[in-house]
Amino acid sequence: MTTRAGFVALIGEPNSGKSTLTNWMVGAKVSIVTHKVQTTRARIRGVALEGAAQIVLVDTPGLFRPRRGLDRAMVAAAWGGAADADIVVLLIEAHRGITPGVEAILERLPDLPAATPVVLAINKIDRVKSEVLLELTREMNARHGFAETFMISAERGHGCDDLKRWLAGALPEGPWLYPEDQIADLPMRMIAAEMTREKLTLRLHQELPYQLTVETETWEERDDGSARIDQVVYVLRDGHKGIVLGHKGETIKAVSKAAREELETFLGRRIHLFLQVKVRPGWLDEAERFTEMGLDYRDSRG
Ligand SMILES: Nc1nc2c(ncn2[C@@H]2O[C@H](COP(=O)(O)OP(=O)(O)OP(=O)(O)O)[C@@H](O)[C@H]2O)c(=O)[nH]1
Ligand SMILES: [Mg+2]
Repeated sequence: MTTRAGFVALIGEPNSGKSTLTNWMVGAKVSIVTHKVQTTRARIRGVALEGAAQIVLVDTPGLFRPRRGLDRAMVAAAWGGAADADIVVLLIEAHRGITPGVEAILERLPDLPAATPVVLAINKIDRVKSEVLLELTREMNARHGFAETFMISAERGHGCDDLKRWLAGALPEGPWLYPEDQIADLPMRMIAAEMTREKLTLRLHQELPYQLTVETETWEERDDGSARIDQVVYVLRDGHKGIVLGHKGETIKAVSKAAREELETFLGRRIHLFLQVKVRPGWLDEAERFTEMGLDYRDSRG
C-alpha cells in the first residue's frame, strides 16, 4: 500500500475554529480552545490518520494586525507555518463572511509558494442558512483560486470527514513522518502548560488572559505511577497576581482543579498539579519566552 504524508497548515482569523478542527481530525484535544480570540499562541502540530495517509495538521495562531512583540511572533508563526506546508486550509466563519481580517489574509495568499494548494473551509455552518453559504462560496472563489471549497462545522464534525479525505488524497506519497501512535508534536510539558492557560483564559476577564503565560517548571515521575507537575503563571503586574489568585485563592484553586482533571484524562493517570503565580513585568516582549513557547521571534514575515 502506498503511504502518503505531509503538513496541512490551518490559517484564519482568531476564533475561526482552527484548533477545534485540529482536535476533531486528531480525535483528541491537542490544542486548546476557548470562545476568546487569540487563544493559540504557537504552531501546534496534531497528527491525524486517514487510511494510508498521515496528515500532520499545523494549528497556527490567528492572523490579525500585530502590535506588541508577542503578537508579531504569533502572526509570523502562522504565516511561517503556511509557507512550509504541503497544503494550506483557510478557515473563515460562515456568519461573519468576508471581514476586513479575511480581506487582509486574501491579499497575502499570493505570497505563498505557487505550488501550495489553498483550500477554503467555511466553518460554523451551523450558524447560517444555506443560501448565505452559496453566495459566500461564490464571492470567495472569485477572489482567489482555491483548490476546493468545503462547508463545515468543526464543532459538530459536519463536513469534516470529506475535508479529511480530500486532504489525505492530496498529500504527497511518502513514508509517515511520525510513529503511528503519536498524536501531537509538542512536549508534554507544554501541553500541560497550555491546559492550565486554557482554564485561566476561561475564568479571567477582559485583557488578563492575554497578559499571562504559563510554564511547566518541573515534572517529576513518581513510583506509584503518578506525576508531580509544578507550573508558574507569569503575570505583568502585582495587581494581576491578586486577580489570578482570587479571593482566598479561590480562582487559582478552581483553575488548578480543572487543569488537573483534564491532564488526568489526557494522560490516563493521577497528577499532582501545583501552580505558582509570579510577576514578570516584561515577559510580553521577551524574546526568550517566545522561544520557550515554540515561537521564533526573529522571524520577520509577520
Ligand atoms: N457554532 C460553532 N462554533 C464553533 C465551531 N467551531 C469552533 N467553534 C467555536 O469557536 C470558538 C473558537 O474556536 P477555536 O478552535 O479556539 O478557534 P481558533 O481559530 O483556534 O482561535 P485562535 O486560537 O484564537 O486563533 C470556540 O468557542 C469554538 O467552540 C462551529 O463549527 N460552530
Ligand atoms: Mg486556536
